[in-house]
Amino acid sequence: LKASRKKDKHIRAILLLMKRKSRLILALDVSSRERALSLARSLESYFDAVKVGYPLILSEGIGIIKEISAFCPVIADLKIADIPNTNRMICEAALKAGAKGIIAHAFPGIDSLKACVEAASSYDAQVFAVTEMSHPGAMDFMAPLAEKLARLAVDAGADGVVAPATRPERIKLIRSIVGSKMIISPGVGVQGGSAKDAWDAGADYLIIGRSVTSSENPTASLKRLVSFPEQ
Ligand code: NUP
Repeated sequence: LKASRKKDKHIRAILLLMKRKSRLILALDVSSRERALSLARSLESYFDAVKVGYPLILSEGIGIIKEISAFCPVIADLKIADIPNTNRMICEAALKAGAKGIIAHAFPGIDSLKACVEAASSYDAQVFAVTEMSHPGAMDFMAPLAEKLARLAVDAGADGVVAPATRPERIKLIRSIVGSKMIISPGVGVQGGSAKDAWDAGADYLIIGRSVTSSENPTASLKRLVSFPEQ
């Protein structure tokens, strides 16, 4: 039973969230609906999913998830970090809007993260738990706890974790803890990480935002950043 559940989950991961074509997720940190839709539409074929967060959702409303979901899977990067009941309510709002992935923090504890996992499972969506963030300040409190946070993500039944492309050696370490769970990695481009190094270290998907969304020629910038791997 356990083996078949694991297989189901694996199939679910491939079918529902992402196409695993480019192994790239577009971070859509813009504040206008028009700009968001035009970027998402024009770049959709290069990405397996679009990630939206507070900048866009607070500016244009949660309905933007539904609009983008009509043509591309959406991950809601709300970095949810509350008590279990509030976490569940936040997840449900994003899931009802059509999100197929949710990013939550692991640090509030296993009960809080489990509340997200339970909410997501009734919508066939996936939860990614943040381990160590990609910016330099994450070295203060998150890095020393990253291994524990990764283990907690596994114990809570999360589908994957977020690990920093800015520190590929940390992706490797986190991979050794999370096994076959998905690793999605932000920090390529503007934050200094390299796509090749992050993939080589074991990331399943790279999250790329400003290097592409702020470029005059997004596709050319993307191609400079990433030499598309053979699938
Ligand atoms: O550790 C993290 N680092 C990070 O940059 C966790 C994240 N979720 N992000 C998000 O990834 C960040 O909020 C942004 O949406 C995206 C990276 O964007 P960029 O640096 O490529 O523009």
